[in-house]
Amino acid sequence: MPLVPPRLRSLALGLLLVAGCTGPLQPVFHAEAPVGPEPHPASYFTVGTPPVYTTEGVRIGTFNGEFLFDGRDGDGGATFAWKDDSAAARAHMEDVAAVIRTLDADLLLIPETENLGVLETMTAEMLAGLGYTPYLVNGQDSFTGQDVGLLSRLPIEEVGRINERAPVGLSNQTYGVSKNLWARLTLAGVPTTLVGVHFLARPDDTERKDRREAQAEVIRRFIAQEAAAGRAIVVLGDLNDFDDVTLDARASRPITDVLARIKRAGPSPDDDLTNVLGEVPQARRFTALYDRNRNDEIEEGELSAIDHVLLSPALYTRLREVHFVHAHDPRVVSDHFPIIVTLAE
Ligand SMILES: [Ca+2]
Ligand SMILES: [Ca+2]
Ligand SMILES: [Ca+2]
Repeated sequence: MPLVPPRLRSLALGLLLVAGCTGPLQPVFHAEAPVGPEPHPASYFTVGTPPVYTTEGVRIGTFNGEFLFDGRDGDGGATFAWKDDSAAARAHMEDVAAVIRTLDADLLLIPETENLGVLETMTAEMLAGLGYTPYLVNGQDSFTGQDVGLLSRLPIEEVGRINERAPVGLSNQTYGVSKNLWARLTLAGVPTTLVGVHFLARPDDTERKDRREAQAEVIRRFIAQEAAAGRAIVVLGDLNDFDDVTLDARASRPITDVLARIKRAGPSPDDDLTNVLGEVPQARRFTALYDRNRNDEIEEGELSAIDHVLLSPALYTRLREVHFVHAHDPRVVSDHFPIIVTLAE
């Protein structure tokens, strides 16, 4: 039995986090549910409310759209409910867009996007008037057909993708990041390279450990180069892995060095990235549902943090708010939740 009831511990943790904030403008970290009652009592999870922002700044984030596909002209090799059904696929796009509208994000990464056309439909119709320009660079996941999409109302200077590969464990094989996108832009006044990724799935699968670590190494090498060129870094998206230092809601421990490796970035400790996961109370640290026993019920141990936003020091000092947004049912809209951070301009 813990000496302090979980409720009080999370309250204490929340106060510690607020008290422990540093930075010139006194950052305010805000969770949607007020600190107090645990957010998911008897039913374990209840749908919360959209974010209410308390600081000014530029807002960026990630939200895996769960097979944000068009339902026509082939939908890849994976199985999902709205596959090859354009009406059902459109309904899913509308559900995802409804969440996006509540986020007021200036820049949003969307893993599991089929193609640029899907994002163009959303920005022209379901997100009309919000000022988003869609970006997507076709990748190499020929099985699912998924790519990493980006919506931005900030000027993007350049976009591209990383095709490099890195060794898989001690084997002679190499592996790359089939789903990624980078963008160079000025973010909160800082020349920044943003890298959106979607890594190989199944965090606990030992057979996939070395391949996901190779993916992390590919990204680490790229951001080390960008950082050496004097640019700030954001790595965000669905890393399909757990933070090695900050425990999520179910206290997941990674079997890989994926998060540690990326956060290390270049050779200097001064270029290390920080995971925003640590800015919210542990009970709120989840970004995805994995319905482990496939009973369509959300139970303890099925919500974990595998999506992340990692910031280099020049941006971390500008961090003002972090929202892990749990305002939809992950069995209905997307099995992932958004993370949105506000950076002071
Ligand atoms: Ca299609
Ligand atoms: Ca470093
Ligand atoms: Ca379940």
